[in-house]
Amino acid sequence: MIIYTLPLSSYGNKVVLVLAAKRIDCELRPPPGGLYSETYRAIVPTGQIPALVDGDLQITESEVISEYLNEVYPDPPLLPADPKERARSRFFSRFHDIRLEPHVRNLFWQVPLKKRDLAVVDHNLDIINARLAELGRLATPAPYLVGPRLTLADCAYPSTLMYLDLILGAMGREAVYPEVIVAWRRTLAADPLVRSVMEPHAKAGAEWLAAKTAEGSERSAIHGAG
Ligand SMILES: N[C@@H](CCC(=O)N[C@@H](CS)C(=O)NCC(=O)O)C(=O)O
Repeated sequence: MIIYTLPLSSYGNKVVLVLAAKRIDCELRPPPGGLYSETYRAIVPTGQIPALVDGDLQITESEVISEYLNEVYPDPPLLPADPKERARSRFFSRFHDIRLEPHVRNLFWQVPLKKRDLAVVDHNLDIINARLAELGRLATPAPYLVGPRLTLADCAYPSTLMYLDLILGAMGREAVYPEVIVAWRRTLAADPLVRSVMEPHAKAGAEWLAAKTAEGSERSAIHGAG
């Protein structure tokens, strides 16, 4: 089994966290030729990361990859047994992918000083803060998002919120986190598994930010086009 990803990839990080939680020994490979290259598209037609290749199965979409891994490697389970709790876990994953992350992604474009448009930053930050407030009303961490253990519901947020704080910090702005979300983030930050996966990822993110801030306006191959 091969996972195509890059150290900077936030959705890749979610899958790496799932692999770590299940102690799956699996090869992580950068996309040959780069994202969207013809070489990579010959293997992964969407050209995106993360991607999983397992024999004749080739899939993208981190949530689909994560659910596949959860079924093939059931221990420890990363979805709750109870159907209502499973639905809640899936809801928080979708909320991240559809409602929150796209606005964080819009901020990536605003990192290079030369092309920063503060009106765009503020517009997206307003939406992000509204989404975080919704998350605060929806979440009842116990102490993970859905129950006493890490589930797929938790797995995408550490990277996205890390990037959010990193980027806003460089812009002299900060997001407004409801108290309940602050407490949940503390749980994630204290989890040795999450820490071990986030440490190299956060380092890659900080290096990216430093290089990107000084750069011109070209779109990067990652934190760019997706
Ligand atoms: N919905 C997809 C999003 C995947 C995605 O956007 N991946 C980014 C890297 S984190 C990517 O391939 N971006 C292409 C680019 O930035 O050029 C998922 O959950 O896997």
